[in-house]
Amino acid sequence: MNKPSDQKIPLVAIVMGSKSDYEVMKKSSEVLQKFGVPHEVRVISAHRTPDIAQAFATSAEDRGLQVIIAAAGKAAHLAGVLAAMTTLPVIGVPMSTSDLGGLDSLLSMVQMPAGIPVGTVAIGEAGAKNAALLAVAILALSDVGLSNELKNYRQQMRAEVEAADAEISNVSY
Ligand code: RP5
Repeated sequence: MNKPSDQKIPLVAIVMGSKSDYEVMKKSSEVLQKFGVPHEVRVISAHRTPDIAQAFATSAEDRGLQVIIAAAGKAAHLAGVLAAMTTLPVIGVPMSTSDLGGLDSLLSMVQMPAGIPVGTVAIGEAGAKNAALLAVAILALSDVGLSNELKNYRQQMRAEVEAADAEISNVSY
């Protein structure tokens, strides 16, 4: 059975370089689901399936996509490669790595030479969530309902912090 988000044209693509990135990147999907943003999730490698990466990037805008989230680890060129072939905004999520902790991925994404930007977020799960929130913020520029939902989300976070403050500050030290 199709999920509700499958029944609409995807506005956001979550692309990852390997299935091994999925456990982290499903956090992006969960955020988009929470906001009801139709999206697709793909595994496409810049070096293992470069032809598919090219076909994906060059057709993305025509297919109705508005934002691309690209996750990769190590020599994480996926986001930059996709950004080179589309003018859609590309948000890069650096994956944590066993050898260098994800600093390798972060630098590979964030150090794009001038001209082809990759909006790079934090390494790992925080980045996966923030990439989705940034995608929502971009879509919210032309969607008042989504903009209001984003404001409500911030209010909920605020309420949670205030509740935590009330709880912790009431303890006698
Ligand atoms: C990148 O290399 C992927 O994005 C992944 O983070 C990393 C390791 O990939 P696997 O060797 O686990 O497939 O392409």
